[in-house]
Amino acid sequence: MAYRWKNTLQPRDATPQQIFFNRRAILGALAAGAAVSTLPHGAGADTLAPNPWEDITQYNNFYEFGTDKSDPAKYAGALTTSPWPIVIDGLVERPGTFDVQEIVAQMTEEERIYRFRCVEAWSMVVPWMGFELADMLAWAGVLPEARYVAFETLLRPEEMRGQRFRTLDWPYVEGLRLDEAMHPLTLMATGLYGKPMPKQNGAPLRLVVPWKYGFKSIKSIVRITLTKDEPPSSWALANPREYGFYSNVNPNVDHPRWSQATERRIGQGLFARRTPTLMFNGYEEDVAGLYAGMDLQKHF
Ligand SMILES: Nc1nc2c(c(=O)[nH]1)N[C@H]1C(S)=C(S)[C@@H](COP(=O)(O)O)O[C@H]1N2
Ligand SMILES: [Mo]
Repeated sequence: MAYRWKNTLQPRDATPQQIFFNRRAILGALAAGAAVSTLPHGAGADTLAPNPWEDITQYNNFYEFGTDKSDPAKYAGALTTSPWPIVIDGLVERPGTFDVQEIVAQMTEEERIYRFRCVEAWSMVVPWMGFELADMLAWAGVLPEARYVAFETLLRPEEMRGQRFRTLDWPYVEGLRLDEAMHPLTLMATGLYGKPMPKQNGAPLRLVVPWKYGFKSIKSIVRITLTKDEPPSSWALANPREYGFYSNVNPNVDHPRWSQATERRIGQGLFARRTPTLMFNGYEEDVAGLYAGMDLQKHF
């Protein structure tokens, strides 16, 4: 591997468990006494400590279960996640249908704390569990002609009530360039906070690409295809003027309908100060090299 995994978020940035579990009492005491606005922001501990379980599992985007941020937590319980066959095909040495457990059994799962950035200018810090997509691709054996990786979410309107409406062209699809897919920051996530992945977050297996807007991180994956050509992505299909294939977090390129220069950290309240968005979501040192020489205004 040309790269080794690197991330500035360390376990010591994590909220200590007793604070995590007692945070309502602590926040209550803070509200009664000290002004919350004196808490650090910017690159301080406040920014780095993971969002609590409730933020991460009750404020979601998963249009298969509805368009409201609270819909996935309400309706994803209907999804059957076992058995969960995944097709790996296209330009690989070992195409086939594998059960998710068979794949996970080959991989070493570890916890990684990533800043996760969504397109509507909000962010969270999430302690994901998972393994590198690169390991899974190596297991399948990538053929030399492959240049992209295409992903597809389950299509099952009986259990995914949002798929009964044409909010998107189902199934949800996404894609990465092969070098992006092979980067050690690119995670196949199996859980969060040391627990199995909640259904609303994309059980049993979802992608996490921390330097891109949230919609690239496709959930509940059933098919991975190695291709020669750039694969489609659901949001670019729905609105190519607003969403591009790359979708790298970039404060200098605005969405046609809103600025992307600042973001709001979920859980700090609607009136919390917005913080400047970092190039590549703070992972510039790790990933800028992937885009050397590319016009990022054009390849947004
Ligand atoms: N299949 C599927 N994957 C998806 C989505 C979706 O609607 N369907 N929403 C995307 C968007 S817009 C975001 S911001 C993230 C949200 O992930 P989270 O709910 O775990 O925070 O999932 C992404 N993956
Ligand atoms: Mo999003």
